[in-house]
Amino acid sequence: MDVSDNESKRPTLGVGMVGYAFMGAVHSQAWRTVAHVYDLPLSPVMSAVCGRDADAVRAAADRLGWAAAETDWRELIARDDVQLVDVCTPGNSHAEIAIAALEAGKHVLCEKPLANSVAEAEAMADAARAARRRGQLAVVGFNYRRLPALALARRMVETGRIGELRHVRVTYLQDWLTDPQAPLTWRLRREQAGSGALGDIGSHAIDIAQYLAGEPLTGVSALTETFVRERPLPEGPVTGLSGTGGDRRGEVTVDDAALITGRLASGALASFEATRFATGRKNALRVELNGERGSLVFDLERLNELYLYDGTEPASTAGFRRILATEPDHPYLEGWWPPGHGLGYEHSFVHQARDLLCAVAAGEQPEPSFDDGLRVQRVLAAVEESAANNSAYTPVPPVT
Ligand code: SOE
Repeated sequence: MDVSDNESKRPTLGVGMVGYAFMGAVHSQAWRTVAHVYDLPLSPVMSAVCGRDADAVRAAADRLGWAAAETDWRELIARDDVQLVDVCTPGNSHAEIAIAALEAGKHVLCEKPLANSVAEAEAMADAARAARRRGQLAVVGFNYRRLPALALARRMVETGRIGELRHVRVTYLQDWLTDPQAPLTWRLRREQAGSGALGDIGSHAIDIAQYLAGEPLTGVSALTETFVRERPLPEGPVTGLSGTGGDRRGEVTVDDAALITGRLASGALASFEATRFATGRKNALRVELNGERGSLVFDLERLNELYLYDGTEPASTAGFRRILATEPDHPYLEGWWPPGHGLGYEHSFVHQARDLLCAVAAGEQPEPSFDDGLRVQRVLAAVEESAANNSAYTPVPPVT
């Protein structure tokens, strides 16, 4: 019996997604794929997708594989065939949609960063805790935790392979804004995105650091900068991150780059860089962990590889060696291709869907929870506060 035979007999979970742009397309691909890769306790059913423009959302439903289209997210949440709401909208609507969905008894997957402010993130974490008592789950979409090489790095830190951590160094480098004529899309507007490179990709860097180290940041000092303060307003469709600018111009109200130093609860030192101006770097999330007995290195642009330096080997033969994270006993690999055939960016979202479906079936809250999202949000707020105060060291309040 193959996976598809099993699939037809499994209980199902109806999914409703709000938003269908870049992230919505990636999430749709994950919902379409996951049951064909893993033997799951629950099969997702792509019940409905929601967007404001009726024609556009209908076309997106057909293109992305959703059975129905809605134009009001409240109607989507109210549907009987939706048990899980997947929020793929800009940050300014996360809190309202996620809280309403939780209050309506639905599980929630919410894109990162969790919210645009600490107050919103706190309200969401409160709603998630209340919903948890009713048996519902809420997860924030820090998908990179689900890359096999990074999940393996976590396993190695946890089992003490590199000893006590001294340094956690994470840079997230992109270059899609180096052209000053790149249009002022929603990711460049504070009222929609909350912050710029900081919240969009710095949030991933901070989450990965806290995840790999298994402990929170307790304080930060930071610098942020907006290099291009005015840009053309977009004209016509925006696809992915790009679009065309018209003659009218508007103000960029978020940071273009952030530099952060921080301290983890154990006393390990952390540093971060998040920028959309690293010319030539397309999607380079780079991680280096230095422990008392070894180091680990990862680069998203070579995402199947993890480098290990074992400091207990004789100096004469020690050196960084490549682990190809494609073996069947590496995290998430059991459902995929034979060793060495490699995975890509989108697979982390398939793994996210798998973990969520398994967690719903088991009734167990998976990580990253909304509390984890709040933990990141508090760091983002401390970074902005520090940057506004000449990089003053700014404590990050714990989430208890
Ligand atoms: C744009 O910077 C972006 O698409 C982010 O929004 C995603 O979270 C990241 O995974 C890739 O880059």
